[in-house]
Amino acid sequence: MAEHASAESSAQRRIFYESLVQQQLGPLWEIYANTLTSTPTPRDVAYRWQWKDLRPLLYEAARLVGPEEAERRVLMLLNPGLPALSAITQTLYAGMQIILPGEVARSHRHSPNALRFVVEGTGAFTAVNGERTIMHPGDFVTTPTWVWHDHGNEADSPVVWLDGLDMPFVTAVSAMFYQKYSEPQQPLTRPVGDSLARYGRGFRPAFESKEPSYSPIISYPYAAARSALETIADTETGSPYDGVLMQYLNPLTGGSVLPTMDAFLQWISPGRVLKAHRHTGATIYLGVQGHGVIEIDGQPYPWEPHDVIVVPSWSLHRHQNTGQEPAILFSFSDLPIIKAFSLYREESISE
Ligand code: 1HN
Repeated sequence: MAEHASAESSAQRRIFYESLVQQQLGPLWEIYANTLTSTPTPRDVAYRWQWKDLRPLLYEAARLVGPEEAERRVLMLLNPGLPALSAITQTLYAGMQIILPGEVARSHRHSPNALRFVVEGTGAFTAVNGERTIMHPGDFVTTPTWVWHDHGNEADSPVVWLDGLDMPFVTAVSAMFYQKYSEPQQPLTRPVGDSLARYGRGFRPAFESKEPSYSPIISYPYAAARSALETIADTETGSPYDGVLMQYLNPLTGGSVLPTMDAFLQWISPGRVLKAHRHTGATIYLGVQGHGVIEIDGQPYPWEPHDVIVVPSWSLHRHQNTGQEPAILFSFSDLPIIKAFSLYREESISE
């Protein structure tokens, strides 16, 4: 009998394994097959948060919890597959934030990048680096890494938006920094509309030479984006998987709007059933207008406006418009992280 199979060697093995534990060592051969999987096995799972369930709880939060206590009054969207994390995917965080008339969410900055998509209500503002932008439903607002930002509502109705941050990623790479501003609100140094005037009109200040890793535009208004989608969808069918999918851009580089997150607005024409595909990178969808279904790994997730659906990395997904109107979805993903490290792969299943 070979030595490694004898009774004596099994006793030796037990002692050997115990001493490994004491020395903070481990045998690779025990985890090898579970780690080097042939395809990705995300811990986050596909899930849907319905607006009809979330909305009353958000307004209840607004009744029960004040802005001083909350700093930001947000209900986090917690992925059932990540019970120990405040996360919607292994890299991304999402939450629904509400701000009531007269409230201020005080100024701070942090290393995670943030984005917002306005869900309901008009007239709250986000201030970013000395500039205010007034928020309307469907506006896409960026708060890049380490910029001072605060919110306020000087209008007469509550305002709700979806927050997306790269916080789980920033935490995983131990790069979290956070600072409170000395005052509740930062001073305003630039007029409303300044960043859009400078960078959002197809020209740029010729007297500046900056090429930041994030978009200098702090708000991409919905009215302009929706009308562009409508014009394009008139003659263009777009991608077989995503229909007329438009990516929000950093106009100074033509690249991603934030260093870690891509964001999109998507138009699926009435009656359209798109093709299934899968790719690395996780995506969070928010229904904006119309009705649709995202089928994820064979399971249908119907959506209505303001429902949120998470599609994990490498899940086979397919879009369909199930209503009479155009189906419009906002989405954001961790694709810039995936692509920065050459980890992007995509596959379609031929039918
Ligand atoms: C944050 O700063 C905001 O500024 C929202 O509105 C959500 C979640 C985690 C960490 C920081 C905001 C946040 C956040």
